[in-house]
Amino acid sequence: MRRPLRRRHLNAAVQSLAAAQALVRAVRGRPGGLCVLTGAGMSAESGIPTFRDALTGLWARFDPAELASEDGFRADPQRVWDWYAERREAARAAEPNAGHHALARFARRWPGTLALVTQNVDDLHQRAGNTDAVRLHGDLLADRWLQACPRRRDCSPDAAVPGRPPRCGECGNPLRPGVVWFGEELPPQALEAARQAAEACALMLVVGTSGAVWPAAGLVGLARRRGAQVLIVNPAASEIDDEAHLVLRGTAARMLPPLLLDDTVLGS
Ligand code: BV8
Repeated sequence: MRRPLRRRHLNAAVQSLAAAQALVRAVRGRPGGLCVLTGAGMSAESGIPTFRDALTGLWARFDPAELASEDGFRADPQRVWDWYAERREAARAAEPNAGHHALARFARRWPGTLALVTQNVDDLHQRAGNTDAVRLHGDLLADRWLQACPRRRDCSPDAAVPGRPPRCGECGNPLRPGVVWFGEELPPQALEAARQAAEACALMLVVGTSGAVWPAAGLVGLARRRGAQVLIVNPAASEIDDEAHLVLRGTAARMLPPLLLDDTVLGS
């Protein structure tokens, strides 16, 4: 008699979790043994919409190239500023979830093993305790001037005259969010640190990313080509699933605690 479908799925899930836990156990205590790359899915269970989430996702309502780009900002500074203001509010109101906390606990329990690289511009990894996370795409909560001061002054962003966006009272230079916009170079130091972590790790754990944005997505293939095992945690298919040795179809907050800390079992 064929076993009910659910039982078969659960057994498969338990087996792949056990296999994934073995991969993590194998790198504990190994300097730089584990590189973790996270995307918007990491913060979904904290209430921050992902870019691709069809119903509430930002992509569904706006064209990111229009908003998350210098051209988009110059075309309509107020609209872009308001969009970021809305996202800042959501990020400030959010709390790290069990997935963020599991990464922070892992880093405390096995110092030096984890290299955490994130595409996320919220500060949930840092608030959970991973203050050394490599931020590839900048910081949503930071401000900087759109361009260098035409008068070569080193004005502090705090001195900006309030507005949407705030501007320099003397030259009108607007503030912009401290994120990497499409078409802009990633911070060279962060990208180099991420590349070194991907090349040095024995296990690349990819959590909550569609793998659609480059050069971040390229870090996974780089790690694999250097001999690392690639493990993906994502409830849905992503553009980099082909790079994976093992895929766990689940969410960050539910899968990372058992995966990293072995302290709970699936389905309990
Ligand atoms: C550059 C900050 C050149 C801003 C962001 C090669 C091939 C093709 C295109 C390119 C290429 N190289 C460059 C490009 C162009 C472009 C690019 O990649 N375009 C894509 C869209 C095709 N890249 C760039 O423009 C980069 N810059 O190339 O500059 C250059 C070089 C030198 C000198 C000058 C210039 C800059 C890219 C960075 C852009 N900035 N963010 C802001 O946030 O406003 S990217 C932004 O979008 C995020 O940071 C993130 O990286 C990305 C969204 O991707 P994800 O995080 O993966 O999120 P997504 O919603 O897509 O998916 C969520 C996933 O989570 C899903 O898979 C879902 O199933 C899963 N999920 C859902 N819930 C959960 C879950 N998983 C786990 N648990 C859950 N609960």
